[in-house]
Amino acid sequence: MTHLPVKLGSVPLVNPVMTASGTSGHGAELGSYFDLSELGAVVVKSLAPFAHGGNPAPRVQPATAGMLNSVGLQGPGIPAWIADELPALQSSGAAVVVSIWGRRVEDYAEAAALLADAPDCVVALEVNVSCPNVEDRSKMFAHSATATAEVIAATSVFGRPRWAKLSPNVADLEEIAGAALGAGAEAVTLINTVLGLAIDAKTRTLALGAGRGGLSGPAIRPVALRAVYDCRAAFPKAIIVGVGGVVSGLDAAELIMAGANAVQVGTATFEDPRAPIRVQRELLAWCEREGVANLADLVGIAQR
Ligand code: RRO
Repeated sequence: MTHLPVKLGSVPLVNPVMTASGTSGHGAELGSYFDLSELGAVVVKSLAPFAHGGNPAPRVQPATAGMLNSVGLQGPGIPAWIADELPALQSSGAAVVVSIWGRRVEDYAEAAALLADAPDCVVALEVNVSCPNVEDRSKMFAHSATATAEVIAATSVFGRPRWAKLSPNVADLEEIAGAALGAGAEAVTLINTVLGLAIDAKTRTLALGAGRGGLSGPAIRPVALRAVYDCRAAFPKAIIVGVGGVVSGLDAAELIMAGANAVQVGTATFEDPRAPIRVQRELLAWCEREGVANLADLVGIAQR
């Protein structure tokens, strides 16, 4: 039997497969399809200290082997989330990772403070510094090592582990990852969506209401593999959560071989709400067929 439980830094998880932020709502939505406690963790859509309405429709657009989204950080705000969504997640028995965002460093600090007293089921914060659908993309925190470090440092008030979710849309991802880890992130989550755009040929206009969007799904799996591989090479001891286009257990195994300690399943959930638990079962079956006794033995095995 393969040993699937993992310890991501100081966070023990029953297995290394989680949901990806933003792809299954803010709460226990997937709980009607499978037992959420069987996943490594449920990662909720990014939340700010305040409620936010998001971008104009249309917010999603199909793309070859994936999709574009320009949701624009819609969310109820952390106080309403704690009151309305967290109780169902808590009673599901799932480990919960709360993704947070803000417009300013102070927003992140406030988000972290609001969650500091969350129940123990909240095992980590995923600090999203890399949403492509912000008002001014040129100011995305994840485009700057200094800004990323400032945000991570500002969230220390949470008092539990923080992971930094980073963008592939940068020239030197290792520099940004190093800044996040140096500022106190216990892990980096690689990658957020890839900046893209779609044209509606009928109307001869931009297809998404917000114009640009983030590309996700199998189309970006090679980008995720590259990001994970390069950061594992640069940071042999870092905790890396891989995300991007995982649809099968084999996809998950490949990200782990590139250097991920754990994986997240996102866009696949839109086609199959059971995708995260299916990927987890397929990963286990693959490891058993391949004689992998301990998942840790697979992490970064493709590095050379
Ligand atoms: O809400 C979004 O538009 C969004 C977010 Br927060 C993110 O991190 N990545 C993305 O592609 N979309």
